[in-house]
Amino acid sequence: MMRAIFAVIVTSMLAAPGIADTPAPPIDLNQLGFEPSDAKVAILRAKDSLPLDWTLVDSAGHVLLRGKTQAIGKDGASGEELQRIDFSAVEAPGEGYRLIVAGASSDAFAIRKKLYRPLAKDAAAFFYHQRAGVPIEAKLVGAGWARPAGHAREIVTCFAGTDERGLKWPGCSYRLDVTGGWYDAGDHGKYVVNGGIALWTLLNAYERRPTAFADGSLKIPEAGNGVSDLLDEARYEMAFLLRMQVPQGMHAKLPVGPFKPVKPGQSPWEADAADLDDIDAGGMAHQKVADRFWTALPTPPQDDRQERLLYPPTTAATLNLAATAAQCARLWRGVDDGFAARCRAAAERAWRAALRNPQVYATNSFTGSGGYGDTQLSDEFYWAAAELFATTGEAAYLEALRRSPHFGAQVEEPGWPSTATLGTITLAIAAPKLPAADVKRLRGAILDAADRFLANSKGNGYGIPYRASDYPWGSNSALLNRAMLLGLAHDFTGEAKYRAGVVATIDYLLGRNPLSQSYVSGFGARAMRNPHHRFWAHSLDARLPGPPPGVLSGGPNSTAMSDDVAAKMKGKCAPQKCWADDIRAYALNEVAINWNAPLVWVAAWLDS
Ligand code: 9MR
Ligand code: 9MR
Repeated sequence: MMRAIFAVIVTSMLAAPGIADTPAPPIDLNQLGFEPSDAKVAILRAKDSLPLDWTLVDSAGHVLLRGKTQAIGKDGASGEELQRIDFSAVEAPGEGYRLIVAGASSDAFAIRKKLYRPLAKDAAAFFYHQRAGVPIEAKLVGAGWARPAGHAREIVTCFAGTDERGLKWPGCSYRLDVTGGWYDAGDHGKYVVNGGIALWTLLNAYERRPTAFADGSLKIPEAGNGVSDLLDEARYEMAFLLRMQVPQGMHAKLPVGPFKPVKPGQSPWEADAADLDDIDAGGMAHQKVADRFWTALPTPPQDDRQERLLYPPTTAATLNLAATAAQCARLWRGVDDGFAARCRAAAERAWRAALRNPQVYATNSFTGSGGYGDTQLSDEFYWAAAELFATTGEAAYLEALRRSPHFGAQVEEPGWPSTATLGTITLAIAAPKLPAADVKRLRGAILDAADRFLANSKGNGYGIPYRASDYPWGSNSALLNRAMLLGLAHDFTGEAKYRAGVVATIDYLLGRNPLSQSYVSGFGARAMRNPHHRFWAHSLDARLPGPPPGVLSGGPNSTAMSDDVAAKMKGKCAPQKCWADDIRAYALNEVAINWNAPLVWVAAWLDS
């Protein structure tokens, strides 16, 4: 009975057929709409390059504006012949607007102030849904998305035995209580490397504007405690990362680099580690805690019966801990001084451990979880030094920065394996002891990057600040991380072109793309519904929910099309079309904490 009622609620909530089930008109635009003073651009998938008349009508059918399309031509990124419609001149707020062109009518959209506020909140709520160790409460998320705690008491020891490549690991003499934190994605791994950038991004959004998610603004258990809800959510992950630190004085047998690729083209982290060296691992962080073997889809977290294990400490994880704990020490100062002090001690301990063990790399030799392997760590060292310097002002960290090739170097969008830009952003906005000339130089490097991204917009038909080919796994997050830099460029200069670049990004993610797809669940007429997720698996089990609103799909992936759905599309899709709304498509349609975090950052920025 209960189950039947539950199923009815869930299906009525999620599977109602609607616009999303009708063919998309060839007019691609942000399906939410636009803020009154922002650029307003739609893209028409056309038959040829002849200019066409368009009209913009309100909900009563009254014409608000007329114009002619501008030909863009054949576009490689989308594989389409495109034309552009610019109706930025219309600023009058209203709901139910439509564009009419070439005999077609667009889906309805709005022009509205505060358009992005619900998106910012729901994108932030994703992190509560992903919490391990606590029940997800119906009174906060609604009955459909509530679930019992997953991995409620996670007190685990290290992987011991022979790995996939025959390397023998001794295990460790201790257990750690690593309860809590966020599940990474559609799987139930909890990874320090990826946890680091996700946490940094939320904390940076807070540092940029501490009032953005005031206490009580999010539906989380801590609402009402007098602290920013974004800080509360971030603390849930920070506390977990602290638990992943190896106790003082512990020795471990670990593979110490450099690793040498054995096959041509193999990346070093995929190479065999020949043997293990005995090192003092105290203060390092374990790479991850995860299942021994992959669980099937669906597997709600409370039903996971796989053995959970700590995987070996790595230098990269250690530096992710150092960087975020240093950020924590700075941001909880005056909010919870005890927590800030704990973070500072952990950060300093991690930093020393990384200096002592600079080449302990992840190996790609365990089943059941993702690798997040990286053998280029100069950027992680730079990032950690930057956070520690911003927090402590100590000369040793400034010296480490000045010795780093990343200090003042060209800025790129950050990602989990390339974290230098996170350090540069912190130094550019939050390092009181950094000489003014250096701050200026770093801000200049961020502006240069923003200008390069805007120049990229000219190279693809949909006008996004991104490259035209080679879309990587999680391309939507790479684009959002660029938008974050554009947002900062706007903060530094006030120049409208940078905001327009951020708007172009969110337009693309919410429907201005050749699939007419909103990549964010619950936002837009044609929103993503079937992410690769072990609990939001409605398409595999009608008793389970689909995704809550505000969850970002990884997006088109034209370079690593490894799942079965993607494999069938390989070689047949233009980069922006290598995507499917299919739960099996983990290379195209997974969700992840490091992808939703920049969505929070950018949506909150647009709302400020
Ligand atoms: O969920 C996938 C599982 O069914 C496969 O056996 C496994 C094999 O690689 O891959 C799983 O998918 C993971 C993917 O490889 C990497 N991203 C995380 C995916 C799990 O959520
Ligand atoms: O985001 C990661 C992407 O950059 C890698 O190319 C990919 C394959 O190694 O793995 C992605 O990370 C996944 C992680 O390994 C496991 N959890 C889900 C992540 C998103 O798919």
